[in-house]
Amino acid sequence: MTNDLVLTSLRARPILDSRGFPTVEVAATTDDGALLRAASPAGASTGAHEAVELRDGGPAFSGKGVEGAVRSVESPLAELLVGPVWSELEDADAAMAELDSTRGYANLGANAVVAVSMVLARGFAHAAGSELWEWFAARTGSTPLLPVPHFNVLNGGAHAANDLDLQEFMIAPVGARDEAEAVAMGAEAHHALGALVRERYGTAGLGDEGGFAPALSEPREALDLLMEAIGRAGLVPGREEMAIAVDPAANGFHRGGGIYRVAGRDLDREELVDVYRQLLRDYPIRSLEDGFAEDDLEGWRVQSRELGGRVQLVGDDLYVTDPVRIRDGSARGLSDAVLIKPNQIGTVSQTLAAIRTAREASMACMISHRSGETWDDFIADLAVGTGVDQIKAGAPARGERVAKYNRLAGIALAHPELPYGLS
Ligand code: 2PG
Ligand code: MG
Repeated sequence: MTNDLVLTSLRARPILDSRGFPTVEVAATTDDGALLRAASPAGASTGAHEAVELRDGGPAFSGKGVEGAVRSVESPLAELLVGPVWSELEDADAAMAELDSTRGYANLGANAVVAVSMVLARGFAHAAGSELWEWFAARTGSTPLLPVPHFNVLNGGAHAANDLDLQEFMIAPVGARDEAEAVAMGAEAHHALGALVRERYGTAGLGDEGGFAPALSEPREALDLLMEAIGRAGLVPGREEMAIAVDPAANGFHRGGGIYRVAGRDLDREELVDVYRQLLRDYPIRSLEDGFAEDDLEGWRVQSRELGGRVQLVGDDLYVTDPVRIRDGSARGLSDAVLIKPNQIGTVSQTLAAIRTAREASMACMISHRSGETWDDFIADLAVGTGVDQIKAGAPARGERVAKYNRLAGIALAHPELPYGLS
């Protein structure tokens, strides 16, 4: 890339995320007068191997303050980045990594570093006179594509107060004609589900990602509700139409030693795979994420042997968007897909490297939000520009979730030539 970036200022402040906890927002100005912003998301069901957020501790906000991370941006990172001519995002990201000197950005805080890296990417796109997604496409040599949204409409696990052990039940309009229709299908099914949940369970509470969180405990109850809601919305449940995706987030119910507690029963690996096998038989599930815990490689091997090829097996906490872990998982045959979250690994350059690594290993990718989100729609552009054909950003409701879907629909409206759907 030939378009250089010069920052004239880099500031940060704490803002509230969608759960009401502080997160880091950064603002940068460029030498030609542009003002660019970015904000860091935050997970709840975080993987043990993720990059490290800097949190203040102490009584305020249950220890989740980000004053330290804000200081990281205002002082060492601003001193590093403001002034010099940057010609590559990789160089700026590498300079931040060197300054931090730990593997997971424990000194500066990954919540500071990722927001800065995101604003730098916006700066480079601005310098190139491109939309962010166009810059990603040029930067990575990818064919841009409008991804299939995976709407998380029923919440459990660490994201909800109910007894549902499995964390996310998503609907994916793979059969939509275009992105606008996909978003509309998701929204209609979500409304139908809301009505159903209110009828059957009284008031419908919400989980962290905007999905409903009725008092369910059995995975089948959740899937039956989804099937009925899809039908009520006048849509056809099916792997080629309105498909279902599940993120059990199995770290959350792994009791250790390969024993998993689901709906009050302790299951060994074979029994858990059997539960999944029966769900795949009875429901149009196209994707299963973190079916086993991050460090239970034996569980992943059993799952891959028994279910591989019948459903997309996605590694999230297993890989934490780390190219090294992705390569290792691919060599061991643990899964055929990777969840991509920039704040798990810390910088945008490393995120692009993770996507490249997955592709080299013929693994699919799904771009993902976090359960704690902000106004920032960065991941929509990331998905379109890198040509990753799947994205999950929560329910088609709540401002921080629809920010991403509305950005996708906006890109689609302005660029009707971009294809929609699974590649
Ligand atoms: C997940 C994510 C996002 P969290 O497990 O996939 O849905 O949850 O951000 O809480 O890690
Ligand atoms: Mg997950």
